[in-house]
Amino acid sequence: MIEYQNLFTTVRAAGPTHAGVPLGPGNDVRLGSQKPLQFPPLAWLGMAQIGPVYLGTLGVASLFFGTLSFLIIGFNMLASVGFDPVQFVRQLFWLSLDPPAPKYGLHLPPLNDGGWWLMAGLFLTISILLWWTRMYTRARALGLGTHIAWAFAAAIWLFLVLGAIRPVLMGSWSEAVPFGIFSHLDWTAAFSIRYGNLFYNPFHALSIAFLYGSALIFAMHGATILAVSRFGGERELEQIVDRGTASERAALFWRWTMGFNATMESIHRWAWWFAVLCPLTGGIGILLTGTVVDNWYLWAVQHGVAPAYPPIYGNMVDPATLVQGVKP
Ligand code: 07D
Repeated sequence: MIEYQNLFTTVRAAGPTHAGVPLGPGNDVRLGSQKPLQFPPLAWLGMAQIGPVYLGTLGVASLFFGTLSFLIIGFNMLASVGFDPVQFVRQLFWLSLDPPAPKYGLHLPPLNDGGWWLMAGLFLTISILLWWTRMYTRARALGLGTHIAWAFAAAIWLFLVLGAIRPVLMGSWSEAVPFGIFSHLDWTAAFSIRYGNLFYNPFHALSIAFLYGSALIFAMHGATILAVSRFGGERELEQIVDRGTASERAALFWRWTMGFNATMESIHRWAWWFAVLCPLTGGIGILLTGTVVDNWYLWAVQHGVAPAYPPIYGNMVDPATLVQGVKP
């Protein structure tokens, strides 16, 4: 019997318009604090109220640099189709703003030969770092811990490794990722092949484990809370200490089915660590690629992780070290 499977039957969180707590000195005004908007359909997804939103100096500066980067990327793509808006839309997924060619190393290239890419990347990085600072200061202003900012920092770490730290270690901006939909996918595939199949990179494997693990943990937690929301399970904190609550049933369910249960508090710690470790281990894997390890497959063979191919063609050498297919 299907009863109260609340996958779609949302508790509609709509209340009297509330501008939020007053802010102390040193804070900016919130946008729309005079009259926050009520948009009832939004209550299907979350709160029905839109705003007020805190922009502040950091927010404005971050949006400014982010927009600049977005426009540089967009106009370069537009220029690449002769400023034809129809072709821009038609070919959008194929358009790309590429990093400089290898011959420039870490030197400043001409604008049309990677310079725009460098500028867009710099502005995007400034924008993201400003946004991080905004996350940090807003959390502090509300008296929160800074968990969200540090989780965001883990993602920024991977972003910086891919676009700046590794290219600098390799001595060339050409190593970095292009801005484009298909071009960045092509880059990813080419990177994997160039360095002997990223599947053999143990940090890529770890990163995947945390990626899939995050999805699994999120699904388990989301489903558990929905399943006990008929007992008020979404009111997590007040449920922790009492017996017979939704929380206790949720815990018992997992103890009965797998012998162990996280607590209402620790499940969030699990979620945070799994999510954070995905880009953290990923960044380590990318940083090692081409700097310490040139071919992950041969690395895996050498360390007894992967079997070697039968030596019918002689010993395996890294194909990237060959000149026109021959060992120099
Ligand atoms: C990318 C960084 C943070 C992002 C930030 C956002 C904006 C937008 C836009 C102005 C996500 C900044 C940007 C705000 C502004 C404008 C326009 C986080 C990011 C701060 N892989 N793989 C991973 C799998 C293969 C390859 C991670 C699976 C092949 C490379 C993850 C498979 C090949 C890299 C993962 C698979 C290959 C990765 C990413 C399966 C060739 C990386 C984790 C089943 C295709 C990255 C160590 C993440 C990495 C990465 C999963 C296969 C290549 C776990 C499931 C074998 C080159 N892969 N992969 O959180 O860390 O990303 O590797 O086949 O660099 Mg992989």
